[in-house]
Amino acid sequence: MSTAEVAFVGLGSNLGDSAALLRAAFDSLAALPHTRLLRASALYRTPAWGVTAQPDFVNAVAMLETRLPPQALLTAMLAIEREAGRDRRDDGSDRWGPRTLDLDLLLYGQRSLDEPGLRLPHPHLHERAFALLPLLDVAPDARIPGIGAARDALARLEIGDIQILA
Ligand code: PH2
Ligand code: MG
Ligand code: MG
Repeated sequence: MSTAEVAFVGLGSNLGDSAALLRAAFDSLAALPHTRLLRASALYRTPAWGVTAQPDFVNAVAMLETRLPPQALLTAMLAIEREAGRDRRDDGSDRWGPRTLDLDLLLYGQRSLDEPGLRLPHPHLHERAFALLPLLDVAPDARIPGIGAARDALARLEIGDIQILA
């Protein structure tokens, strides 16, 4: 087991009771071995980004302290997605489609990684307001390796119609 690191996980859902699925996912992340949930962001309703012809998402970010190495954390995250009813097609053709729960590892300390199935920082983080806004909730001074301050990345974006859920 490695030393404790701070990691940020992006949570997303646009199928089923998305708010309830995200709240349950925070609990599942908090229950991971060698891991503590330091902070949970607010939940945001966000227009679909990328493939836009699909329902709005609910998005959030979890700030974790974990001793799980990045690949072990990712494996645990995929298990939580499956428990939430996420059904991935083998050919990946639903990668951009509606999903009950999507957990993305956004940042792991200040590590940069390029491994099969895992790139750090998340390659789209700096261009996605739906991830940056909740990230800044839990870590206003977050830095993205190779990019800079998360708040500067957000300032370069069109935030669009993102709404905080009550
Ligand atoms: N996830 C995607 C693609 N587009 N758009 C929003 N608003 N939120 C997401 O979580 C999201 C998306 C691929 O994982
Ligand atoms: Mg995603
Ligand atoms: Mg994903």
